[in-house]
Amino acid sequence: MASALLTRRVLPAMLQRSRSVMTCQALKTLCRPPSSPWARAPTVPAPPSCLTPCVQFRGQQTQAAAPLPSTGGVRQARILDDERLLEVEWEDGGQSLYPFTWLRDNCPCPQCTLHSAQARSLLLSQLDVHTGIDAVQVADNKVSITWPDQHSSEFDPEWLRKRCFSSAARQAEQEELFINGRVYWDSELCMPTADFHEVLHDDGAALAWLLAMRRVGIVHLRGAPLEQGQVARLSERIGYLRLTFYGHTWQVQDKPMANNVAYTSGELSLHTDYPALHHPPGVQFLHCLSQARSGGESLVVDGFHMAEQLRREDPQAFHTLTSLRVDFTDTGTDYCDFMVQSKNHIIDLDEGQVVRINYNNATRDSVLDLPVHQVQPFYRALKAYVEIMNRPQNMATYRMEPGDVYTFDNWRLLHGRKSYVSGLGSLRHLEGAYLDWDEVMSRLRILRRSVHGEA
Ligand code: OGA
Ligand code: NM2
Ligand code: ZN
Ligand code: ZN
Repeated sequence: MASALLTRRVLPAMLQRSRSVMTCQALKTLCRPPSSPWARAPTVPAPPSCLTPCVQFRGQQTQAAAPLPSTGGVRQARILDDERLLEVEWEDGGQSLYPFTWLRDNCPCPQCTLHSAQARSLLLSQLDVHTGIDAVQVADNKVSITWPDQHSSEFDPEWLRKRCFSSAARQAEQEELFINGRVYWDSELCMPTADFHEVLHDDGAALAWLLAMRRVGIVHLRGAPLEQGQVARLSERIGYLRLTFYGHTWQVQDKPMANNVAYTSGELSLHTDYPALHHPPGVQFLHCLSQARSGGESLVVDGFHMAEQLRREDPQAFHTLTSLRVDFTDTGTDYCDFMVQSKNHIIDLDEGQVVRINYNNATRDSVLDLPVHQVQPFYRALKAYVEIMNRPQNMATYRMEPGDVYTFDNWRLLHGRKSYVSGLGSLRHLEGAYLDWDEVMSRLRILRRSVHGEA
């Protein structure tokens, strides 16, 4: 088991707010104070007061009580012909409804499912979306259906229960799949921390790392070797990295004829990386190989938390930043030559939820595709958002030291750095890499299954 550790305080607070047993177990592993093994400290530590005001969950999550029995089989199944629904009654008395068409579409027999791919082989052209059901029976703890053409399907109760259509069950399943419950933070961020080598070699530590990246948005890994190639090793732990025009991995250094403001010794104001792409990288790794003698400190803010603050304080600015598309541009040569253009909302919403921040002031284009009367309101709104981010109570700061790797959610956090003194005897060098959330979430689900032995 991982001896790693979130040395600081954010995760215990998360435990108190999550009912996802699986998540809690993973975080317990990560949170266990080294001096008191979890087994001897069964109670969850009190949430630190610093987090209480700013911690929130957002998105779909497992807040509702477990909607369905967690054990037990099917008591009976009834055909509701008028509604074209199958009603399954569970042994604890709960009920679930399944549409006929959905059941036929998801028949698990070898004619309808390619088991080696865990994929549907039934074609939509073969699906009668008006099908009835001839008969249903419950035997050997299976729900067996005979269709009008005498095709038959056998459903496993566990499989059905996971797919119950009730709102609470769907919400619980979606949270399990996507882990959208997040913990918001401000300057009091208690940075989740883990050991670089443990994350590479121990599945429990890797799971805790990725869960904290998802829920908190940033994790500090310590103890990486002081040579290039470490962000690539971390990417391989997950799957593969995201190639961009800056290369498979990229070197943040003060460079002559810099093709990006990041490659100077100048200050970088709070930004997300690569809004010039329509699909900016979801995750970023930054490994410190050497730090400047003076300057170069790091700043981060929780862009989702700041967006919610803007929504409350200045709804008009929030509306502007979520509805106007801003042009971004990036031209130059690196991995190869590039002329990149994008149009992004500064704050992306999905059904009213903040899902991505797209903002780098350096690559915001001078081309601004807005009617002239919307230009000033746009600047006013952007200024309001940036002003909230720059409040000292919202910003967390740290200084990267050689051997540190910071891994963070580039769709959620904005990060920056102070300017630094560059020159002989003070050569600052970071190596970075990008990944996408699909690959990270894929590894997270696999690790969760192997660590907790789920189906
Ligand atoms: C970047 C960046 C941070 C730093 O390269 O985009 O944010 O500390 N760098 O240099
Ligand atoms: N680098 C660090 O949006 C950006 O230009 C972010 C990307 C150069 C790969 C900087
Ligand atoms: Zn079938
Ligand atoms: Zn950056």
